[in-house]
Amino acid sequence: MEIQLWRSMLCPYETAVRELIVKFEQIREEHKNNDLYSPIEQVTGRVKTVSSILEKMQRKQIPLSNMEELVEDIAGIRLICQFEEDIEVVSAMIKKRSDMVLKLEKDYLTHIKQSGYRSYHMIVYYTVETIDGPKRLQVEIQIRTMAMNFWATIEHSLQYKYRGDIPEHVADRLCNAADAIISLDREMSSVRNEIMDAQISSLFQSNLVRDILNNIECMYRQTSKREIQKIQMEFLRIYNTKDIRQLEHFHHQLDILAEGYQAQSL
Ligand code: 0O2
Repeated sequence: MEIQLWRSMLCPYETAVRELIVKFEQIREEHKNNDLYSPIEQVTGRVKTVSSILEKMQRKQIPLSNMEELVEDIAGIRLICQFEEDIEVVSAMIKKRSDMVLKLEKDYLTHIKQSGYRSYHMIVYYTVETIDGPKRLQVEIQIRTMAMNFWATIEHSLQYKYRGDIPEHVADRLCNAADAIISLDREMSSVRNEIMDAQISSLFQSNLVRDILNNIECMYRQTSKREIQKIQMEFLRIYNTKDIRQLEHFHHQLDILAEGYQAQSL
């Protein structure tokens, strides 16, 4: 590859990152729309900067001709989970997909890096369409908890500040912090079921309210203003009771009513 062609070389990687962010966000949305707990809490992605690619090539003695094969993290996706247990669920989900082919996995959860870094990495092959036809490229997917991400983000900036040579007293503090993160993740995992229940019921309620309001909006065009005001007041009365069963019952009744209006309008 000619060095002046950097921008066009990176273009398909940018497409891959954009597409994958949409796809992983979609998984999150699908869970939420179906009142399900999402093992993915947050999705981010980036294309490695040219200077970071060059630094890695220099450090690992990678020739320019082998760059795309040997620099596996030019395209990077980061999936943040709430609990450590979610990481396995997410990695299993990725393995089942037909649009990503697993090349390798690096388990820094079991094999914690000396720095204290914990995360689960997957290198996958992913194909993007370009004006020259399909291009198969590699993407690094990092899966970690919010707590692991907090630690890694701070440590990464310190690595940058000290150019990889973190003073011993700071490194010791980071190791202590990494231990604290392990305890925090364990502690949160022990109340995972309660937290998940709470999140699912709050999601259920917000989806219910969304569906009720959609129904009221549709009925607005099919019924009298007086009738719709009565329905709205009843909705607000039930909503204020915070009784989810009553709200569910109201939703069901409203569905029947809406179907009736729908039939009349045909
Ligand atoms: P950026 O800014 O994320 O692109 P390498 O560590 O690059 O020599 P390898 O085998 O290519 O080794 O990759 P590895 O270690 O599996 O994963 C590389 C990426 O993981 C890093 O990318 C970081 O994002 C993250 N990572 C790995 N080790 C650490 C660590 O000790 N601390 C932190 N904070 N992150 C780590 P880059 O290229 O460093 O940076």
